[in-house]
Amino acid sequence: MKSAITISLVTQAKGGPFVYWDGLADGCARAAALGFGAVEIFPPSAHALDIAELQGLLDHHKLKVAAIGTGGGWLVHKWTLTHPDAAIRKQAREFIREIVDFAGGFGAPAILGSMQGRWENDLTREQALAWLGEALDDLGEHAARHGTVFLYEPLNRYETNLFNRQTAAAAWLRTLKTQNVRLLCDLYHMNIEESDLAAALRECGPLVGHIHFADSNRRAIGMGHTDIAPIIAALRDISYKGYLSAEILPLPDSDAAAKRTIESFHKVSEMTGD
Ligand code: LER
Ligand code: MN
Repeated sequence: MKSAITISLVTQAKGGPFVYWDGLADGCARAAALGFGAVEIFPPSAHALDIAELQGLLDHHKLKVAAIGTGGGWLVHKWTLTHPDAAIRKQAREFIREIVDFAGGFGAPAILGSMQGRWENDLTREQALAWLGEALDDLGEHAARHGTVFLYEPLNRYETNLFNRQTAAAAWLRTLKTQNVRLLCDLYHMNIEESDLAAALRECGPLVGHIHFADSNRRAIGMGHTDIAPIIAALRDISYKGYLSAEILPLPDSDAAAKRTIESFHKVSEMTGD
């Protein structure tokens, strides 16, 4: 398993679960100094990112891109893939496609979290899932052109009502035409929704594509009450080789949260013998 830490470039996300907030150069320097292998970036859009600038930082600090989030499309524009307005759904998909392309150039996947939206009012769950499935078929195949996967993240009940539990999402992903979408399993959301985190991960098996490495209170692993040992054992048993990426609150501050994360990462690496 590999370590990663989040950098947010979205001012509207202030107070959100991201570790570094002072730009890519600052975030990459701090991540590399602590020994992280990769950064996960949360941009306001693909246009806010510069290929040469990011490549330069990655080369200089010997970092990789773990993933790029699309939640800026929700926070900045309120666009979702299940919006009742077809024009907004189209803009949402275009916004995500541009991030798939940018991330794909770095061999990294894009993440669908908040932009999945929710069903409510006149919109049925069936219709919302039909729109979401069609978008995932398209975006999954688009990611495949870059040799990457596309990540779908079930969220807790306060953030979506489409899928809250990993196994329900996995069963639905298996019905799609595309085979190129994987689950992003966020341990914070799972702590709220799952009865047994390790069992859920085992059941999802090869569909597990990325982990948001967060404790029960969305702080660094080790700062809440999640029992990480059985979770790591489950990930080892399903041969998970991807990232443990810290999408966590910068508490008590960014550097302390990052330091605690890398210490926890080293501890779990010892458990797996990686
Ligand atoms: C995004 O990765 C996520 O976990 C959501 O809760 C949005 O913050
Ligand atoms: Mn997450």
